[in-house]
Order: sequence, then C-alpha cells, then structure tokens
Amino acid sequence: MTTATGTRPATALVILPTLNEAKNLPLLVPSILEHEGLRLLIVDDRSADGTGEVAEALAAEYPGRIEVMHRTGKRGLGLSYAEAFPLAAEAEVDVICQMDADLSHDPQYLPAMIAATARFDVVIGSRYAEGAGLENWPGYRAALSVGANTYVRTVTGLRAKDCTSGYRCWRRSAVHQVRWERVGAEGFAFLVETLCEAAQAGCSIGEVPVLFVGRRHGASKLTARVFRESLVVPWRVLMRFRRRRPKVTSR
Ligand SMILES: Nc1nc2c(ncn2[C@@H]2O[C@H](COP(=O)(O)OP(=O)(O)OP(=O)(O)O)[C@@H](O)[C@H]2O)c(=O)[nH]1
Ligand SMILES: [Mg+2]
Repeated sequence: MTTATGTRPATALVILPTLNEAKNLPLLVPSILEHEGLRLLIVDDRSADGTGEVAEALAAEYPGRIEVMHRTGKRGLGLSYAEAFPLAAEAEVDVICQMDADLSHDPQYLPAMIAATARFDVVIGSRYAEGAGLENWPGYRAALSVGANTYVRTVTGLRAKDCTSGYRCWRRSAVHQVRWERVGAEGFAFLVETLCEAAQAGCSIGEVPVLFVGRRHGASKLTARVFRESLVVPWRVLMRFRRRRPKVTSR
C-alpha cells in the first residue's frame, strides 16, 4: 500500500457502522488491524446487544488505533456515515474506507483497494466486476441487488458495475469534494447518493473485484422504509443535478 505519490506506505481510517454486531465485531477488527497503517472509527447506533461495549473493549485492546462514536440521534446507516465521514476526513490519513461490520466485506481486499486510490478518487469493492463473486447469499437477495444496480445506473447514469456496494475506499481529498450538507439519505440509499455526489464533483471511480459473503450472524436491517427510500433517492439526486447526469469515469 503506497500513497498516490508512491513515496511512503498509505495510511487509512476505516469507518465501521454497527447496529447489533456484537458477535461479528471481535472477529472482524483483528483482521482489519493486522494491516499496518490502518485505524478504525466504529460508529455504533445504540445497539441493544452490547456492540458499543464490545467496541470499547476492543479499543482498549488496540490503544491508539480504534475510536468509538456512540450515536444518540436518529438511527440510520446513512445518518451514521454522514456524521462520521466529515470527521474522518479531518484525520491525518491518506484514505478513508467504509465497510460493513457483518463479515460480508473481507479485509483482505483493503490493501488492493487502498492501493487503487493512487489511480482513482473512489474505489469500490465490487461484487460485479470481472473476477468478483457472491457466497452464502440467497438467490432473491442477489436478484434484488442486481435489480437495484440496474435501476440506479439507469436513473442516475452512473457507470460503475456495483453502485450499491458499501465497501469503498476514498482518497481523503475526494471526501472533501462531497457536499455533505446536502446528503440526506438516512438508510442504505446513502451509498448511491454519495457516489452520485462524488461523480458530480468530478471524482474518478474505479472498482476492485471482491468476494462478497452473506452475513452468518445477526439480523438484517433492511426494512421496508429503507427499501422505499432506495427507490426515491436516485430520482431525488437526479433532480438535484437538474437532469444533468453525473459525469462518471468508472472502469
Ligand atoms: N450505525 C448504524 N449501522 C447500521 C445501521 N443499519 C445497518 N448498519 C450497519 O451497516 C452495515 C450493513 O448493514 P446490513 O444489516 O449488513 O445490511 P445488508 O448487508 O444490506 O443486509 P444483511 O447483510 O442481509 O443483514 C452493518 O455493519 C450494520 O451493522 C444503522 O442504522 N446504524
Ligand atoms: Mg450485510
């Protein structure tokens, strides 16, 4: 992992949003922190299963490498990220990463994704790039995901193969290009909204193939409300850009 200029090893802050991931967090954190130069910001939304306490115990185990944000406001994946990203962008690191805490996103891909930020402003850990794959995911979930990507690409004009992946690495300068004050999605639609904002700001978007593994512990947080928001947000973003499709240079 080297910086965009290639002079020293790249450093990164990984944002981990959590809602009831007490079983998964102790398995995930060591495999992230085994990579040198990585730090963590765990953003817990008042989990009922003690995830917040588990996060604090891990922070004590890895002094100086983990910060824990205990949110108090309205719950939501998008709201959590929207609070964490601007904060993370103030850290003295080269790259800001985001990933799920349910072991679906294997940290083994972080070095390649971080390295790819030397070529792209935003790098997606892609389930649909050549060489990628899905494991332990029911057919209906895969179909929903493929359908969601087709929908998003058609409405917004984004060209990335996986516009709804929550596994991404951002050059820190690219995070500063997003207009966070107008990011409003509360749930998973945040992922589409921020990718559109990045593309609109002129960020280049690349993809690294990953093997996505469906969650084995804990429950899904995909609610009907979150799903409805995902249908509306691509249109809302399109209106925001006054029917100008985002200029995307994804490969
Ligand atoms: N802080 C916070 N994190 C959340 C919230 N909802 C989900 N998450 C986290 O966001 C990540 C992705 O959520 P998942 O529940 O795995 O969503 P999914 O991958 O679409 O669905 P499944 O894997 O089937 O459960 C996980 O790390 C969750 O713990 C939320 O409201 N607040
Ligand atoms: Mg998941």
